[in-house]
Amino acid sequence: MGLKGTHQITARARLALPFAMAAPRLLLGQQRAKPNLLLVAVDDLNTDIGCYGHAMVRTPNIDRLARRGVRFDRAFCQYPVCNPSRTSLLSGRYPETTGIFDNRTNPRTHLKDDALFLPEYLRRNGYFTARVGKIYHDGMDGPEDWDVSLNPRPASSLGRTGEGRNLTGGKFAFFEWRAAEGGDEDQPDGLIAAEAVRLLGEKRDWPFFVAVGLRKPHDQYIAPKKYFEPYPLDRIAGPPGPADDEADIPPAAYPPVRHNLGALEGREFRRAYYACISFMDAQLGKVLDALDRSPAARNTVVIFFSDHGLHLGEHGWWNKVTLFDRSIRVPLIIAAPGMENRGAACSRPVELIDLYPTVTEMVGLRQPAGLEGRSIASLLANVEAPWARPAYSVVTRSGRLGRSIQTARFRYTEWDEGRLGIELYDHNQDPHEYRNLASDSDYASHVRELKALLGKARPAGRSQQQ
Ligand SMILES: [Ca+2]
Repeated sequence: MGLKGTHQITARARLALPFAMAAPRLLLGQQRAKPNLLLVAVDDLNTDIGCYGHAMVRTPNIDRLARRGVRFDRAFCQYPVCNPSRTSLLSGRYPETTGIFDNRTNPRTHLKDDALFLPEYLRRNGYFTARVGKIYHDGMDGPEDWDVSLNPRPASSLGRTGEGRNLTGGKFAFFEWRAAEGGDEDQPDGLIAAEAVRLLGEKRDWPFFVAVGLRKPHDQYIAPKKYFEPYPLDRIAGPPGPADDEADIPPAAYPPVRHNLGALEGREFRRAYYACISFMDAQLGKVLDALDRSPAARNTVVIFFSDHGLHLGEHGWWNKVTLFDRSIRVPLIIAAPGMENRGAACSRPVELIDLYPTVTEMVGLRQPAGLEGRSIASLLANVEAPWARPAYSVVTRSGRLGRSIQTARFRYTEWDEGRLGIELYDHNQDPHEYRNLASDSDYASHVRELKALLGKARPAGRSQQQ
């Protein structure tokens, strides 16, 4: 074990920084009072989590974090793919404003200097900022974001050996699972947790922003074999849903290439995904334990979220990139010292884009210009506080946009302004979105209202998708 690959520590060149970055560090007494931030970003984690009501998946550490914070039951990403979602969250802007709709385009290509990304903003305001693992999509960090940035990788290949297979006969590389030999630290996430533990154990004079990006349960579905043990294959069911579910789903709702796993392969996929969740959860536990051991625990806000969800065969789909609840709903838990609402759940529709203004409010900084989300701090104090705006998410299909909103009751989606289809799901009766009611005359007035609401939810983005 040990570290290999990029292991970069950026030396701070304080005097070379623009005035806004260097000056606040001089106000040390004032900065000391600011809360620390521990941000834990998970990759491709849907809400198949104990505290979100999953009957089988074991997540004792996410669950204990939820007991000391507020769990958001209707939190949504803005785009169900890594880079667009993370760019939106970290810039505080909707994808139509950032112009980032794929994993290849650098977040700063379209935004240039218009946006101050969250890590850089905190660093300019006196925070020690450290990243370990995946926060931006890989390689997309800005030059002024971090004092420390680490990408630990196992030195040996032991953690890539063990029982497993590709579920598509090698056709799609990401459909590989493996119950791996070796221990936690033969996997990237084990090393990421170890580095996070080390960072949280360091004494420092400035408030910290430690961002921990855990990579599982993202494909490939590899975890140490002990995490597969709670999930014997004969106890794993196939995906739920009526046989005719797809009959009322517009083709545009799906990406063009379908994977169509067989029944056994589907169950193996679900099992490996669950095992990866439990492995990730165990790494989170090490990080939370390290925080608990630290004097900083008394003054640290913990934010736990995933960049988007994942289908495990629901609606006949085994990936993300859709606007179904499975793909765009994410776990979100915020725990702060002295919180009165410990263990509460909030059902207001909130968005990952809301995190940036939430953080600035919680640490007492003014909002930088251009943020398009709203602080959810009021919901941390009162989970039933008034909340009018729906959550807004988009995805591209062959250069055209699907746009979707979630209200307290409905999910409403238009593909290419409705030209390629409309979907309406009544979550009061159909939380799993099996019956598309868009052409049901009983819902015509709802469709009219939701269409207007969707129009209002669209950002006045400066960089519209062509
Ligand atoms: Ca259906």
